[in-house]
Amino acid sequence: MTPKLDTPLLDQIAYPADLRDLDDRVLPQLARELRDEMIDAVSVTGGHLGAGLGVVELTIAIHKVFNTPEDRLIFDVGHQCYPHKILTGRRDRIRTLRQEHGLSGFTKRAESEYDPFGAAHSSTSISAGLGMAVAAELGQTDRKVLAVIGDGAMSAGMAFEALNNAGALDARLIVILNDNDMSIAPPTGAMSAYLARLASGRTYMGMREIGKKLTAYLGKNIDRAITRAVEHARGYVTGGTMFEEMGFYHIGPIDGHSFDHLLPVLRNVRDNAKGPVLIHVVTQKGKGYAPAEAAADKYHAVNKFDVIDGTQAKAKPNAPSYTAVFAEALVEEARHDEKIVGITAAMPSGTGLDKLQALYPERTFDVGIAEQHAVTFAAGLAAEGYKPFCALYSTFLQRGYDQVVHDVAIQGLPVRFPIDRAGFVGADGPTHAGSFDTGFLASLPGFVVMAAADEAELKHMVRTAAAYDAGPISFRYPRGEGVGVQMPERGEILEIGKGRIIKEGTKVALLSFGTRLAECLVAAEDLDAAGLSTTVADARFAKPLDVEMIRQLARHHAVLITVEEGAVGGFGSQVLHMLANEGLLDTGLKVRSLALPDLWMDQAKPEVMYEKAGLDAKGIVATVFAALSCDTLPQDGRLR
Ligand SMILES: Cc1ncc(C[n+]2csc(CCOP(=O)(O)OP(=O)(O)O)c2C)c(N)n1
Repeated sequence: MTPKLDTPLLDQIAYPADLRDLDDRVLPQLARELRDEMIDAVSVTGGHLGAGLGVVELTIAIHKVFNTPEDRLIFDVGHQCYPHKILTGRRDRIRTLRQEHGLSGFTKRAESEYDPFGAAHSSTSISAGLGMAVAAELGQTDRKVLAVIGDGAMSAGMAFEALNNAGALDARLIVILNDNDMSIAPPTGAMSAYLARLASGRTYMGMREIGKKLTAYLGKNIDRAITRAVEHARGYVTGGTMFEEMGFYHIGPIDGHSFDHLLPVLRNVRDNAKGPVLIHVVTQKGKGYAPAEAAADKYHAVNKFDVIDGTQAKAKPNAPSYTAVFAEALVEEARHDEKIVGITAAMPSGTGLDKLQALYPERTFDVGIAEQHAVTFAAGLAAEGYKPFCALYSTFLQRGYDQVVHDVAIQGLPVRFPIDRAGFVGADGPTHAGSFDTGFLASLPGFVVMAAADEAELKHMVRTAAAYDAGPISFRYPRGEGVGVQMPERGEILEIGKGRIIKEGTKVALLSFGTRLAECLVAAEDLDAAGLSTTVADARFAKPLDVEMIRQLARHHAVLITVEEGAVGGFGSQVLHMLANEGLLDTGLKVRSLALPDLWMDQAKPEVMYEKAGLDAKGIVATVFAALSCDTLPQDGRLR
């Protein structure tokens, strides 16, 4: 296609097929337009900016060279996929990113045939790609499969499990290691240091050897440009790298912002590679947008912002965030007890552990994206008498579940699990929702499972966890800011397995686990006003349950509603189990359990999600009325 000179190139591209017609020489212009479009879109939606800016050229080059969607392109994590979405038929909806009914902020199979595999959690792309590459071989198609994975994501065990398997299978898989020397925070670990050594060109081969090697591996018809490209990029085809030892043909590092380097390498690999190939591409996170390039986190994830100067819109907080309260409380406890150590899996600022790190760097461990390891590493520390706080988001703790069961719980080791982002997370959608932790932890014998009802309670729970040494203990708290309660100087040690009555009534009991307590109190006012005297209790513990308190609630009320921001199988299920086994369900008591609905809820504003789930005050009141089999309250307020 000859591009029209008076129309932006991007306007002439709806799908990658349009891009394939373009002359290579106009691609830098397209990259500029794509970058501008992405910056403009994210400035109005917020979202992941830095990673996408870093892969603009790479994304264009891949779609130009490979026959997507027939060739499969998998992005690891998927947070860098905005340029890909713009080029694959979704430009008209790009300003709906991360909003209700809009585009997902990650790759998603249901959204487009150009997203052959959904993601959001990291380090899955090589495994999925290998499955697809093997499927292509079994199906005897010539389809190519590419997995684009970051240097941060490469630190996870799963990525290595996949490399190991791919090398052994000799599968036709192309792994593109997108090395921007950043995770969310600067990457940590020996792997990251190793990649830096490779990128700095210490282990390189001379030109003649490169040519010989490529010819030997890729065949005689190797594009001469490839050798020029590789050398130009100060990159080399390295010999004896870890990837080569694992059975991959390893090319690079090459300059991931140069089409002169990317295109010939990709074309050669496309046409000649027979087994697994790893192309090491060096990019810059935030590339092409000065405020992002200058930011410490390279604008990993941003709020809406002003395109001119990059300033982000920030609503004035009414109260400190739960993360900040946790961080401060942990620092306080660490000051009193030198056995306390903190562990984060590549999320020092997200979890607030950066605060501990600033004061006690020797007692804070960023293990990289490696949740499984984080949990067992914590178990090892606990086995030696240390008091590890293994701070993970609820959604990422899922990845370490076998380690929680096998390495921590069965051995009764006192690992503390602060669980951030528990419950709905809004714009990040179902992959990041913290839905299951209560269910999967409270089912484990000997585990203490707590949820903070507000930020003061969170402080108490940090102190309680620090003091509790008899086995594993967790406490969950949501994303966002607290409710603005009076804060104690230091947390108190809570009695294990004891809840609290917040407000006494006589007919209805609302039994809350976690921060929905505030909505229960609003609902209680409405119910009181409607003539239904309501008790509100904060369970604090899903395990061990406050059996005595729950018995009293069951015996002295006509209706008992459990309320939690977690999936079915969590707190409410524990309570129902107890009530059933004590015969308290046979007494005429009306019991209802409010939990997250049994579906994958797409991104939306949290208020909308609460409403849909029936977890706001209105939903709680409606549940009480429904339990009493009335749409509105009987005139006399008396229960039937
Ligand atoms: C299992 C898991 N743990 C943590 C995260 C949170 N997270 C999202 S992106 C990211 C950094 C990824 O770094 P890298 O792979 O180098 O990609 P980059 O953002 O630098 O392009 C992290 C830690 C995640 N998505 N999945």
